[in-house]
Amino acid sequence: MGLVESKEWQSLETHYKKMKSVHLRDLFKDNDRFNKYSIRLEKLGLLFDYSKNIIDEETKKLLLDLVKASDLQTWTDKIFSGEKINWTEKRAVLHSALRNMSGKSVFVDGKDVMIDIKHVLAKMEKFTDDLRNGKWLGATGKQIKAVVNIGIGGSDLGPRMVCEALKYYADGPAVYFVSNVDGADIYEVLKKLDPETSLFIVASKTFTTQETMTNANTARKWLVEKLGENAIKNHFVALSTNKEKVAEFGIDTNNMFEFWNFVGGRYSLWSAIGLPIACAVGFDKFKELLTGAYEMDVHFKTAPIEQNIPVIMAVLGIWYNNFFNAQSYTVLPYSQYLHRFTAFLQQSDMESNGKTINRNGEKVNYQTGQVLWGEPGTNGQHSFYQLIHQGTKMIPCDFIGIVNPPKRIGDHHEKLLSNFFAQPEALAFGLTKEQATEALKASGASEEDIKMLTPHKIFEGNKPTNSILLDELTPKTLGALIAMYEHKIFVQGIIWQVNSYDQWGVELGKKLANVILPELKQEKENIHDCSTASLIKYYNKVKK
Ligand code: G6Q
Repeated sequence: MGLVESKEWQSLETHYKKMKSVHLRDLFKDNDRFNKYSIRLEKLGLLFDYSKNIIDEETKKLLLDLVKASDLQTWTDKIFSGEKINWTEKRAVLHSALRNMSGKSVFVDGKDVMIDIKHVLAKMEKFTDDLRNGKWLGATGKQIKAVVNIGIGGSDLGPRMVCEALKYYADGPAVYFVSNVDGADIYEVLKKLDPETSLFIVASKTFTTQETMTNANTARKWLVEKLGENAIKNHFVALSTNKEKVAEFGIDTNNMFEFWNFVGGRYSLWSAIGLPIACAVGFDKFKELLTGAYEMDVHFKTAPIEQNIPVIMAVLGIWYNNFFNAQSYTVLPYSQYLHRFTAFLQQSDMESNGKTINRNGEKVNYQTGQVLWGEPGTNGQHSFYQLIHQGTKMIPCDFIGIVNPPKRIGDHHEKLLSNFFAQPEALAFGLTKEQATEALKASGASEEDIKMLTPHKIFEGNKPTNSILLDELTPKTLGALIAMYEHKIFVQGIIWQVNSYDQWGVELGKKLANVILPELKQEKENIHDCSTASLIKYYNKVKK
């Protein structure tokens, strides 16, 4: 039986008909609502308030029935124990092993992967200590002051986001990121650098990605022109699963930090791909990041589903995506340090669950992956929040706030957080016609203006939000926050019955451009539709 035909889904459909006309104002007549619909993780200093959602006890029960019917527990056991749940690539999905602090072994094909993981972690520790302490020197004997990570997608977004989020703790070399094949990206970074004090990290799981290899070759050429071929060993390291290609590129494989096919690109920041993080903040803090994620893994694996944050987040997402037909959702961090967090999550979420084919190889007849977007508050408030408050679409939001910021400057933080608290309140409760009229009267508006303005000043409210509060933004709480979303994505993939861990759409992109490239170099002509053909022709005519 298909998902939509299941009795759990059907019960939710019926229940939705009732809930679609319920308002949060009514639900909040229950004064105990916050206590009923919030979860505090003491150990991590994390509070998750989901009371401002259009749900009641019955909704929660029915959503959790859906979880039970999905056999989540079995799938959770499978993912953590290294079963090959990425069936289209025949791979295990073991980013959890990278942060496994339990001391227990994890086996893939009869081999304990923890042995290799620990080995690479030790190598990363030695390298970052040496680099930061000035033991690892450039070819001319100078200390490394700048590290450039060259990678894209999963080999860029995670470490880049974390380096930004932990900037307050950064006390190592400056870390730059180059990802775009647009030459402007590497050009703008290289012009700031001194080759004698710069180190390049070429981060690529496959070591064949066009963008990364193009940027890496440009960096290599730049360095060799200034310091000669022999300098490569002091100025280039690689993060990869592909030893042969690393050697072919000219990087000494002793300077390669390995990871494995059981680590998906978008889940790889916990692996050697996290090396730039360790360079920036030190290995101990990188380890704390892993510890935070591990503690979230423990919460996810052991908490009952009623008290399990990733599970609750996942089903709320499904409630709006599949029953309210919400077209997207936002993640709105009220922290400048988290300004890349949503961009990072866009990949994790949309690349994982943007799928149409279910486990039986059939096309699904329901909506999968959520469209995710957002910007840090309060910048977003002066931009797209208008549409969330008064537009025609329902856009559920996750608000993320920090109670104690790494650094307090005057009353900035109180101002920031007053917005963090005010927005979900306004979104939930809105402004009624009576309240809008009263406010206009109080402002001294004329009768005529009151009549004209009132409809525009009404806020319907009933816009669902989650509020996530971290007591502090530390490597540990950040690790937990990221892992929390990773597990949310996993649970949704299980309920939707899709493979969250392949990415054939990305693979297609990698191939397509290679067909057109020779045509831009005018080496070859292919047959295209008239639009593509004319665009290529135009480019070749106008290019200087
Ligand atoms: C992530 C994707 C994708 C990948 C990049 C870079 O899950 O697979 O974003 O990370 O395409 O790939 P390489 O690391 O192989 O260069």
